[in-house]
Amino acid sequence: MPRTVVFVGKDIIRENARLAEKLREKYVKAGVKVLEFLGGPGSGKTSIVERIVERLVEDYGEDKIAYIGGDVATTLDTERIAKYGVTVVQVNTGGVCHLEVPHVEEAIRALGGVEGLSKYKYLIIENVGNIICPFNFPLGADLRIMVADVAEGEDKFVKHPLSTRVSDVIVINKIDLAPYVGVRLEKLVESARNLNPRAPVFLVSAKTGEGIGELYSYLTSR
Ligand SMILES: Nc1nc2c(ncn2[C@@H]2O[C@H](COP(=O)(O)OP(=O)(O)OP(=O)(O)O)[C@@H](O)[C@H]2O)c(=O)[nH]1
Ligand SMILES: [Mg+2]
Repeated sequence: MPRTVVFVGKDIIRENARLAEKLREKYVKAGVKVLEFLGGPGSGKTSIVERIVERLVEDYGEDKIAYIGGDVATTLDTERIAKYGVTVVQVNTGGVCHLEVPHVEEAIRALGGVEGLSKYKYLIIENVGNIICPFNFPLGADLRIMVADVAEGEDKFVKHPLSTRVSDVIVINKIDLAPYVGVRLEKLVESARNLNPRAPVFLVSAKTGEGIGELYSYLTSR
């Protein structure tokens, strides 16, 4: 009797990618621009989204912005974003380390389907904090924004080349902490650029606001 090893991972990833294309058609039909934030736990995704949402509300009004927050548990991030008056939906994956298309489909149903979605100009999706899995499961967004923070270390991009390569925008957050953690920013930027020359790299601090203006201009001008 031969031994068989079945690797289902690839099929799941391929199927999700197929569904993501269908989901993308819905975004296009609704006329909504979708920004997905991905990155390790605590890298500052919600903090950056707060800064971006603040500006989006100023420019377009709170009625035009929706946010879907993915987390294993709690509604903490959604509560933070709800303070800006925008529409929020929390997805609790109950243990799954990333969002998949059906999670987002369910959240969109909660927003009223494609018709409901068409009321918004921007949909922001924050994926579960994880620097590996979410990058393998596209959600059809216009831009996938990778957030890494300086305290994760100088080698973060080199150690996660696939995540770095599939991202459209790379954000290095918490630059205010760089002197304290002994990280050379130029090394981090260089490694990100080497791995993914097509993605612009932004150095920001969600805490002080440094670099957020440039990031916002890029995200809203595309
Ligand atoms: N010093 C400093 N702290 C920051 C910065 N951005 C975020 N933080 C802090 O880092 C911690 C994590 O920030 P979050 O925005 O919750 O990170 P996250 O990536 O959304 O976390 P998860 O959703 O749990 O993966 C919080 O205590 C923030 O206040 C920054 O630019 N500088
Ligand atoms: Mg968060």
